[in-house]
Amino acid sequence: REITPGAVHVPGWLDAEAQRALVEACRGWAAGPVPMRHTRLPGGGVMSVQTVCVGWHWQPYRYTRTATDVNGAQVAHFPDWLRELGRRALVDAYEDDAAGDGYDPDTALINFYDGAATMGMHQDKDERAREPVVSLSVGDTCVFRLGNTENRGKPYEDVELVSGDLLVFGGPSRLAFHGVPKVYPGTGDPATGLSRGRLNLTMRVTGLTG
Ligand code: MD3
Ligand code: FE
Repeated sequence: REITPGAVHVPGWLDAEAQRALVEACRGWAAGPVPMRHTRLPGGGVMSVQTVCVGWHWQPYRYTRTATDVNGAQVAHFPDWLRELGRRALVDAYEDDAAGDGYDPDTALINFYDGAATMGMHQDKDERAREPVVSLSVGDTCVFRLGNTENRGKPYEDVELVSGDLLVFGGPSRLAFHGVPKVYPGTGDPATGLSRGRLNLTMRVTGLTG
């Protein structure tokens, strides 16, 4: 279960019902107030993944309350049930009843991978806090690549992420490079409510106020 120190993979953590509920919630957020979109990068590129945010809006490379790069609207608020889900994720991943105490995620990024979408190797360092990241996957199976903290290259480890899987990244793994080099189209179960593609929700603590 532990991939590297602090990085824990819990296969099948979300049951079928919880996966359906998560898809439903994400469908709601994808519709607005800030619609899901391909994020534009400052260099002129566009991410192949589509993203919608909750709590704080992520744009390269900062968090804002309003989506100044999309439609200027304020993002949806971060719901209590999602924070509770995050706390339970930490308890189960670290097998420690106290691991979720005080965990107060204030943003969630929902990524949708359709067709050939991938995510290049990167670090998540736009948060000012270093609390763990909780990642939940639904839909198509993918290859998730967890690298080192120094550079995008080797050494890294590839892990297959399947619908319902939980990943927690804390401690030394929090600043590791990571990415999604491949998604296997058509491997998800439409009973989740997702007829195609892969959905990933990460919750984080921004360490921001206001
Ligand atoms: C390891 N998302 O949104 S989730 C991202 O599947 C992102 O959509 C990927 O990377 C996805 O930034 C991977 C797993 C993940 C998330 C955050 C991490 C792994 C992480 C932060 C630090 C180390
Ligand atoms: Fe990331």
